[in-house]
Amino acid sequence: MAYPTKNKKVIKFVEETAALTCPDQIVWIDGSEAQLEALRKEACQTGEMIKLNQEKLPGCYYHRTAENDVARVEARTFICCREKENAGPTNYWMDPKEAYKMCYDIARGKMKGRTMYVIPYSMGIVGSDFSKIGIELTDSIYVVLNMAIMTRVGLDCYDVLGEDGDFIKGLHCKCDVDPEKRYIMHFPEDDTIISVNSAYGGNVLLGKKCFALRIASFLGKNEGWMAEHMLILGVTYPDGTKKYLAAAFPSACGKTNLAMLIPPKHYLEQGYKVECVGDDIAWIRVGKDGRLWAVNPENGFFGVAPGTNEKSNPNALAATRKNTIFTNVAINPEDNTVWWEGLTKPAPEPLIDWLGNDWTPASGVKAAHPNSRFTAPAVNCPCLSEAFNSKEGVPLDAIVFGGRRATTTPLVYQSRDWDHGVFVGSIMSSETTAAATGATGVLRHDPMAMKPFCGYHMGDYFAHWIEMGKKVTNPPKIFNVNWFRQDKDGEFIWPGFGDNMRVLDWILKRCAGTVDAEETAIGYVPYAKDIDLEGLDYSRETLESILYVDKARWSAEADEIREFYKQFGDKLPKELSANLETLKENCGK
Ligand code: GTP
Ligand code: SPV
Ligand code: MN
Repeated sequence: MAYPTKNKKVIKFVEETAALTCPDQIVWIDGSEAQLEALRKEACQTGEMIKLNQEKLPGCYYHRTAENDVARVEARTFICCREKENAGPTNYWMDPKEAYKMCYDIARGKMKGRTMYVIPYSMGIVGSDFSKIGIELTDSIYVVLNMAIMTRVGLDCYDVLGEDGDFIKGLHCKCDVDPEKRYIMHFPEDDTIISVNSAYGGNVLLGKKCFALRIASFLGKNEGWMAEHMLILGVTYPDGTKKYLAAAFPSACGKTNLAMLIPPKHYLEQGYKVECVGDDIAWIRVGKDGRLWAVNPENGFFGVAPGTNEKSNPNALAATRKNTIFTNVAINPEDNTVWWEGLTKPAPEPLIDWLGNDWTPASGVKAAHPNSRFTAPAVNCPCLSEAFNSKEGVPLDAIVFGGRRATTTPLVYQSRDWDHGVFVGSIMSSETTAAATGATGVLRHDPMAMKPFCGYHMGDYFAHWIEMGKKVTNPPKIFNVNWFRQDKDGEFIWPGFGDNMRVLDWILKRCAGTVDAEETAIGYVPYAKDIDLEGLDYSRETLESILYVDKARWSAEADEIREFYKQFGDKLPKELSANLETLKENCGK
């Protein structure tokens, strides 16, 4: 047959996979609208997708996954490097030989009666020095259509590869969507990903977490750059100055919301603007100027639907009004549109819930799955930064870590220096969310929000962060934020969302050196007077309560971190253990 590429490795990968999985036909995706439209039509005919109201939601479609397949599955996600030690204590590991054999046995013949699609895609702008090409083979139209939104899909990727270029190999086979045979396998030493028995988001859109974080973090370690679970945003000042920051929060902890925030009224009136460069992944390198530069390798947003509304995140909502795929939200049968918890109050009724059942508020269950998502093209976002299409990306003034902590961690604090900032990232804990299967609301360590996404030994990853600090002459300042402090009744104390601009403002003032801070046991904390509360009905006392550093709690936290650190053994950089000792001392033992 005539192939759309001369790259021998691509052809070999496709032929060998076809010989294993036995598809009825192979379709080479070219990224054209005509081809994608034909696939949408086919998916609607088979029931894989539902076409939504094309007047209200033009180009929008709906998809339901299997009930057992609604989130990432961490316990079935493996790093398959040759030496177990290199996967480290925070990853699941399998011997690569065993893993290949197991996956091949599972996938053998499983595309019989199906079509195998060959998706050529670029993470980052096609052909840019910062970009990398992947080929995903999949038997799911849903995956093809999502990849066409989330990544840059097209035949020009083959031009980049030429006859002999290398790429990240991805094989996705949905098989029987059997949760007992579900495996998301990474072979960092072979640039290979295999995903079987799932058809959900992060498990199957292989460009995203599998490639752009797990494989890319491993490449970054070896090549001297970083792949991080971070949003990237730009703040434009009234005088036109632009500042950029990247922020790492665990899954469903507010990256999309922060990346697209609309500042409070008085900031807007003064001429402040916040623009989104990315909402989930940042690839970060040292620029010629000795600063850290970040690009967003993605091309769309795979965002959490529940909680997204006209008030919390109008930009994200606007981004979903056309050419978007909705997964596991509820359907309003009256006008064939979508709904999720938090979109409007009260809920329209009746609805059809994410499982396909009739639903009313009296049903006593959620209409949309808590991890239901939208896949929206980045170009739809009203606040998308021009820098989104810049090959070099943006220079970072600040790096921000943050998690969901009901107690202990203040609204914001600044690290003393780069190494202390790495320490602050390494001690992140956060309550688990619906983005991964398992219990939610359980506090766990999630260093740099990378626990589920680091493709190698977390101790080596910490060391890599320390090393990167040595390579930059003008490093970003490092901060930690917590929007999620709760009162006795379990209510969030900080208003969050657009009002997080008030915290960003303080952070950028610290970077500019224009505001003082109090030096505390954990780092620099704002004086309550320095957080702008204009236009907000919020007392300084309440603010003080969430800025307060409780030394007794932090002393206990330090003890707990010591336990957590033990698993890294010799691999724990001495800079981090030294900072832990300082924390303990600062807390008065
Ligand atoms: P992933 O896509 O899973 O990596 O998540 P994300 O970090 O982009 O999370 P997202 O912005 O989608 O937020 C997820 C949840 O956090 C939603 O339910 C939001 O409503 C909630 N959230 C986001 N920002 C805030 C905030 O400032 N305050 C409070 N209380 N909740 C927030
Ligand atoms: C996350 O879980 O952090 C996500 C969604 O961004 S997924 O792509 O499913 O991993
Ligand atoms: Mn994420």
